[in-house]
Amino acid sequence: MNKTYASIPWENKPKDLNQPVWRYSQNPIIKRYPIPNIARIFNSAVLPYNDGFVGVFRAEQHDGVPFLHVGYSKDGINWNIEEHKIRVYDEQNQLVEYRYMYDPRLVEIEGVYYSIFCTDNHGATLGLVSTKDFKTFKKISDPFLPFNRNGVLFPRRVNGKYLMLSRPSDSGHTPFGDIFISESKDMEFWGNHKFLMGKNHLWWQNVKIGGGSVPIETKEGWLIFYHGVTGTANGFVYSMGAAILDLDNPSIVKYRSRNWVLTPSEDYEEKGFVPNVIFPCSALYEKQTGRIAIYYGAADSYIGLAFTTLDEIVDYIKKYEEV
Ligand code: BMA
Repeated sequence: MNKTYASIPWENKPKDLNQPVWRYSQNPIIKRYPIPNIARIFNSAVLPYNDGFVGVFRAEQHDGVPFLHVGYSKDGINWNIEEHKIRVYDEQNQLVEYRYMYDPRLVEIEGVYYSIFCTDNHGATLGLVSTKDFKTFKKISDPFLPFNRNGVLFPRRVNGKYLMLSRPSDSGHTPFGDIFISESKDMEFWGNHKFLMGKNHLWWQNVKIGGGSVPIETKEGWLIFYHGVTGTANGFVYSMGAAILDLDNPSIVKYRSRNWVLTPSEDYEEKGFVPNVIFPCSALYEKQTGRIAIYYGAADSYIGLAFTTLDEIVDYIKKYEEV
């Protein structure tokens, strides 16, 4: 039986806007100090769930350390975030004590929800957990050695294998970084690592790039939104890029937009804990309407929502494509 989901958030494109992605007029959708002991929520991921939406949110405590909190919403815009961090259990049913957890992505594969995020294993690397009910989470072994960030799982197996994007890093504010693609038969052991796409000569993405939203399956291929970073006299600037990967062999980049598709220009993107950051972690696609709603972290302080349609973004990527 097909599940019926709530409509994804939507607002029409403002007239006269010459850009393929437009912001929600009521941004940011999550403001500062949203719940007790949490100063900022940003870089978070959501999915349709029951008759509404569920999300795994990066929540910065008042001691400055981030953990993940579950939230629920009827409309994908107004969120009730739980006050406690997620509870993760290991194979012996012991509570796992993470030192920190941040930048989650969220995907449903074959009826199981997986969240992949950045955590510590003697250095920053990816953590992976699964859940069926968002009440308790099960730890799956860390997919990679330190240092790695920006893990993104595909929403289905391709040629029988689970697929993951990741971004090998260093221990700090990494000054380099390309996206790799890896595969697994069981979600536990990852291998066959291949370079997918890298930073390049284009100034908005000439320092590093990293995976963002769960790939959206389209007849053109897998549509991905990712972040690209440049360095300025005042530090890094994070923009959003878009590309399309081959459907049957996603290690092939079919099209990649040479232009960013969203770059910091609103107050809540330019001013905050870390200025000039647009950091997409999630994109919802509604097949019946072709609408896409993108959730992005803004200035490491807020969550912003932006929209496009499949036709519009695919046309744009092809028009300005440069692999
Ligand atoms: C990256 C990550 C993100 C953050 C970004 C900008 O390295 O730590 O969580 O949004 O920097 O500060």
